[in-house]
Amino acid sequence: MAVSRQTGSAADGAQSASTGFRETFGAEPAGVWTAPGRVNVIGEHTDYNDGFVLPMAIDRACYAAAAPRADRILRVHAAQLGETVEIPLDALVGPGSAADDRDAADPDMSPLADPAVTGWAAYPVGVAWVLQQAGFPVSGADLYLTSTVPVGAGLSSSAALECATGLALAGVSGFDLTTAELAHHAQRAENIYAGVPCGPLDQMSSAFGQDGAVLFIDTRTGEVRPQPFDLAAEDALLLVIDTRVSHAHGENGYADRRAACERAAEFLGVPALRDIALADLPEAFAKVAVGLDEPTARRVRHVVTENARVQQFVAILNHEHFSLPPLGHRMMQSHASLRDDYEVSAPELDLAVATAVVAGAHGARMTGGGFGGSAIALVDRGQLDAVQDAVRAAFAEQGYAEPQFFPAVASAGARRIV
Ligand code: GAF
Repeated sequence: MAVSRQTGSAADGAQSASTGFRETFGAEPAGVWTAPGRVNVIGEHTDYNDGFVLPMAIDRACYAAAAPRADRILRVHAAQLGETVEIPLDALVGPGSAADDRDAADPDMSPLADPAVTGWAAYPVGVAWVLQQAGFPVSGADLYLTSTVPVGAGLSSSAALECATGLALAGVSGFDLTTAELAHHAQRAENIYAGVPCGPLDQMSSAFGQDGAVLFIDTRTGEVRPQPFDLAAEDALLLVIDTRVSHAHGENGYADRRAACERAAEFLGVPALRDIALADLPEAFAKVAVGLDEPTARRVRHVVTENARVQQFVAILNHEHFSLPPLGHRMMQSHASLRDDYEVSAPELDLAVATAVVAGAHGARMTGGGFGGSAIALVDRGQLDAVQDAVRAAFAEQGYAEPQFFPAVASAGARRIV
């Protein structure tokens, strides 16, 4: 969907979705469901390595107004694009039996579907496809989707869309989805139908989000431990700096990194890089550098050290002498590792991070997959203007597009709102 940069309350979103539904389909919606975007506070490119992540849902979200239909047609309208797709649910067939899919332990490993639609529509239609494949009784539906999550900004606009769609389809069809099922099937839709080999981070963040909390997630076990994250009490905030460089051009880079990690894990004889302890990193690095290649050894080093940083970050959050500088320090280490070892940053992200810190932020880092998108900065309220002004001026000096700023507010996850 086109970039939509306005924020707004859930009530505004519900109203805009309901009104849009009426105007588009000439009827009343049966309900409105919403699912948020996310920022990942720390723990990048660890999720497809069975590792740890620490995201939070934000107050930018996708809103889905929906009503059931008597026939087996799915109609989806994307407000920001002004486009509608229409597809018979019975045309959504694909590989694998329903039972196999529902039990699949590793969602990413299923064969790709042969999608009936591509582009933006592959995300909502993919959710309908994946739910049907898993044996859920999806009924015909009209869906009106509108979103305040900027697209291409690395803030999970697609996960928001998938999770809002999944809940809306369950709601109008009359079946329940647990939060874990919602995240699981939304990820499957993205992996298998849209063909994006992402891990579970984005969909779990959108599904499990909580007001005022970051989510410590063990992506191997699926355990989600919300951690209070009250920056207002520290008179601080997490500032999103959207570089306006779309991360979409990094798709091959993402798949390459993922493949390199899988190669390295296989070479080291472990199920996933999560299984390499920090203490064993020097030996693992040397082995991979000699037996595979040096860039792959650096990918391993990023994943192993990033997993350790997430755990350190959580320990600091829970420490009785909690303070912001050690958190900022871990963010800086994470960014350097993503830039130098994992090589997924971009000049605009590096400039945003360096400038924010020189202007007084406790720390900053790219967030999400990288290759563009957004950075986040941990900033005292008193430094906010200085940080924004400095980043804006630095971008202007380099001839980059003007960055967008907004505070990341830890928000509730996917839910019905009307
Ligand atoms: C993207 C992916 F979708 C996530 O699964 C995750 O790998 C992230 O990049 C990097 O941490 O957002």
